[in-house]
Amino acid sequence: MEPYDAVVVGAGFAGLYMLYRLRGAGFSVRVFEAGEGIGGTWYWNRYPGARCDVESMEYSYSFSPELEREWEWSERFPAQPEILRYLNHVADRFGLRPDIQLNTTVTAARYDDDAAQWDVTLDDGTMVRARYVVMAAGCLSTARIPPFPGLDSFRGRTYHTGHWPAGPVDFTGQRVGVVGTGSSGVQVIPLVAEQAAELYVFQRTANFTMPARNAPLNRQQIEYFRAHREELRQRERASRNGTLRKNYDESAVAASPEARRRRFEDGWRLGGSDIIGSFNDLTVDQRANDLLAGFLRGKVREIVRDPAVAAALTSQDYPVGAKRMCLGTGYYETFNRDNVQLVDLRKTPIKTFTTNGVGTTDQVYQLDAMIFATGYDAMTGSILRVDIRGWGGRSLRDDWAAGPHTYLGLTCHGYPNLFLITGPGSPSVLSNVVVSIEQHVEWIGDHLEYLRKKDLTTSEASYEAQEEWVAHVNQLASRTLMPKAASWYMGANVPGKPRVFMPYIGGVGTYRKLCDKIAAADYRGFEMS
Ligand code: NA7
Repeated sequence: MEPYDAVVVGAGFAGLYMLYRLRGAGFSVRVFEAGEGIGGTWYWNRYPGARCDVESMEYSYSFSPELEREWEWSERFPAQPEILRYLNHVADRFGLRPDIQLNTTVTAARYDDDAAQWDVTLDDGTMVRARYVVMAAGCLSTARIPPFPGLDSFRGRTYHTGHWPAGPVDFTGQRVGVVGTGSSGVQVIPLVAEQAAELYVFQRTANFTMPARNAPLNRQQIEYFRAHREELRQRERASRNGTLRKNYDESAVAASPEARRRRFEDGWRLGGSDIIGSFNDLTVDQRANDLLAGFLRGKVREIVRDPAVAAALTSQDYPVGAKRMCLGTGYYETFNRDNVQLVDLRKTPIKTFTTNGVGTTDQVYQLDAMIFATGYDAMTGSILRVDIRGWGGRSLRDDWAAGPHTYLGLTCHGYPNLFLITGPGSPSVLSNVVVSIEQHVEWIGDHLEYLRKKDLTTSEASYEAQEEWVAHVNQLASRTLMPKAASWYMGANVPGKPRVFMPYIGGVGTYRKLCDKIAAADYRGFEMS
């Protein structure tokens, strides 16, 4: 079989657009997707309440004005089924399906030095060849259930939010546990609480949850976005985090208590996570951050009736925003229900699962089902799941043993013609990821066209450029409060994973300019032959 020009791993937002972009430029492309359907993260996260925490009209492709005109979002924050419908619409509209192979996991990719080709191995043992490999496997797609003692013996049903079954799941009349109170836990808990007879929420770390204030979009909002589409999209691309969030340029520390309170109240009323942009020092000055944390804790105490429960829900030990802020709908209110109990794992950690429940250090909870909302091996998990070998047989798993090393989050030294979409070292998870995906896809597309035009076969980041970039990414992060939290941004949620701050925090607009400059300078930092 003829080698492909490119193999793309994953058919979510990134893989679909990469296919469209490369095919449009005349490259032959094959996309491999592990799921039975396309959609990536939005295919697997089918749990009740699954919803995006970026606004729908922003969290959508901008590359096709026609697509934007014909698709109409129904809510401010889109729910999983609607996003999945959207991605399926995109696949049909642009005729992408013939080049996508579903139910297929890429297990290995090995670079053949002599042929300057990649040998890509699939889970059925088949091997395909390609000049380029593009990893579009997602930043949050390697779901993780911690290895709790005794878990194998538990006879109740178990679920992970990021691997939710396709059919309906009914918890009516059941005793249900949820471990994990990150974004997924916050979304699933209120809905399961409405069904279950008893719900036990096992919290290790209290989160900061803002009210989502989700609502149907009205005609005026939709028409406004349409009328100003180009300008708004431009603003997203030039922004800090890829959204239309307003970032105020005033200090919270310097503001008067009344002015500060008013601004925070506005953020609370508006909902969503924009409150973090309401002053310019909230993410860099602990004093400013404490002011916001104090405000948010006050709100929780107003909502939650039991002071002991409110205390546990406000026991965060890290700065606001240093772990991703959660958006909830009735999250704190759920803890006022008679059938819901919060179990503070900081005080009474899980000791072991048993056949019919879970035991903490002070009590055994009888359960019919346990939901794990325990997150992901984020950013690197879905890349390293594939056994990637570069020149001389070097292994990416070994090269990243002390943390990921990339140039721009796009490429790695030692791995010619391998490209990462929203890889570690790029804004990715700190941004509206669709904006970051589009930028990476377009950059990679332009780069491959450049190589073809110049009759070049290989492209690889130089070691120096890569290491300089890694140092730069770390340096920027260290000027903020972000490294203070044991977050998945730091790899801290996976025991044994190296602790380095993985995403680039300098902002989407700054990053884009840098990438464009590098491209304009004949891809400075790349070795091409
Ligand atoms: P997150 O944000 O990684 O949250 C995982 C939650 O699970 C978090 O509360 C963790 O507590 C908890 N967790 C993880 N391991 C354990 C163990 N061993 N024991 C108890 N609790 C544990 O994942 P989500 O799916 O909620 O969200 C991921 C992203 O998806 C989100 O940021 C959005 O971008 C969308 P911890 O804080 O580690 O103490």
